[in-house]
Amino acid sequence: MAAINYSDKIPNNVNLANDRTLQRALEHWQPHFLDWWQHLGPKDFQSADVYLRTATSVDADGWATYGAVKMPQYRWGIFLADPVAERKIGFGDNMGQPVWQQVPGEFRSTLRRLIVTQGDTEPASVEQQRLLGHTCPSLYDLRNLFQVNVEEGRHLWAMVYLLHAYFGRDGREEAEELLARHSGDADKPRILTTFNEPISDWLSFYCFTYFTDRDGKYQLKSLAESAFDPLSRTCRFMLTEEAHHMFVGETGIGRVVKRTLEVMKELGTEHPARIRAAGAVDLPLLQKYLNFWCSSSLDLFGSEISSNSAANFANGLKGRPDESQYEDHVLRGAQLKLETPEGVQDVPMLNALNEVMRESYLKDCEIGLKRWNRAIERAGYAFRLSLPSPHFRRSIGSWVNVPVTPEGKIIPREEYDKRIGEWIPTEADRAFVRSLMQRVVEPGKMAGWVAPPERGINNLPVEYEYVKLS
Ligand code: BYC
Ligand code: FE
Ligand code: FE
Repeated sequence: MAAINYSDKIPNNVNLANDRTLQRALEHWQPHFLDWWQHLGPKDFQSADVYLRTATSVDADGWATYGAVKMPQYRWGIFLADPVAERKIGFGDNMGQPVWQQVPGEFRSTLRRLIVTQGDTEPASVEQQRLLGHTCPSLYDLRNLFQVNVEEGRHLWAMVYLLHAYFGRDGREEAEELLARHSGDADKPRILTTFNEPISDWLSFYCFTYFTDRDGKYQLKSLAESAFDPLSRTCRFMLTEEAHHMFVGETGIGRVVKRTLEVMKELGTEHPARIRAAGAVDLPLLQKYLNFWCSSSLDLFGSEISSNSAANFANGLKGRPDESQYEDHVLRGAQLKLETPEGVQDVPMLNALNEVMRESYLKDCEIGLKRWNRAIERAGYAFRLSLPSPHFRRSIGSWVNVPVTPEGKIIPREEYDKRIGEWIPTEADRAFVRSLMQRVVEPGKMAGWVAPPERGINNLPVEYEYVKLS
């Protein structure tokens, strides 16, 4: 079951050759995908040899096989985790019943919407990152960018497979639309706001992979609980790839902190202007980037009080991440105390599940901060990085447009508008960060604003030529 068939045009472990109609439909979509990749994928590196990992089976020893690949020749395909025998629905009103191998008619449009929303983010992120190759801080980073990009392309395949296989003609139309919407497009933008934000520098890329890919981890974990078994199996395999994306973010920010601390030590000052003059990212500037991407990513969990989340859970479509760690899997009658701008409210737990997820996500976000702050402390500085309050700069839910500081204090609107540039990057901050983004492509060399990684990829040295430019 686990072996992937690479002799087919579309690599897969779903026995695609046995379903001619589906195979033909996907083979019809494939050139549209490749065309999208050529036009909106990484700009100008399509003929470079990139040291990429490709899945050759979904089990532990086969899913990461490394070798030099030209990106357009990457074997994008359809890989589902092995089925769990006799799997039962693990939460909601139908708990204990067998999971579904087909889509129940009454949940068809909701499931399609969830799959389309998930699928939309994957190519969106590739579009957002398409120019970053031009300003890579090293070949090691360039390779990681492209690894993330090809895997997000594969995540699109994962959702398109579900749309084609289980949603008939509507599904095929949605699959085309996934290539027709574009990040930041005025007429046809991507569905979720974060995926329309430009990622025009590598500091943003590290923050995006730290915060936004981590939303991916949490959404995929909750969809992995779904009663719709093909969705669950698809998401379980996607999660194995996701870990690397967050690794890129966490180590990327960690390397920025490390380099900044070196510069602070060399100069004997913490003064932001002096740090900047030396070509490094001062810690208050990094904090602004964290505030921006964290608050944007918090919106991706939806409203604190949501009837969608209640229905999705009760019907078994979407669980909580790691559902089995909870005691109550039905939640009828359960309540949650929720902080709103009007004070603390008692809300039915079912309607507050977006907030439950957001809270576990924020706990996971803390892990990197602890590590970065330990480095700052060890270097002997009092500065500490922190996550902004979940009420800061929210565009979705109860805290929309409420003027809240990153510390969580409600302040007058006028003061907020005056001070926002202290909390998120200003145009001048962004211009400074852009000025640091000088391309470095000599094997083993790093840009001056970021420390080298502790080790290379797959036990290779940091100096390895991870991308052979042609
Ligand atoms: N921007 O009841 P509400 C990833 C819409 S990241 C714009 O508050 P609900 C990745 C919402 O769609 C993971 N619109 O929330 C990372 C709804 O509209 P409709 C992506 C938003 O429905 C990096 C309305 O507001 N996966 O994989 O409970 C690189 C009211 O909704 C936003 C998923 O998101 C927003 N931020 O939850 C690559 C999983 N937030 O339906 C990849 C699938 C809400 O009334 N999606 N709205 O027209 C979902 O589970 C849910 O759609 C959401 C929203 C969690 C997004
Ligand atoms: Fe993804
Ligand atoms: Fe990702």
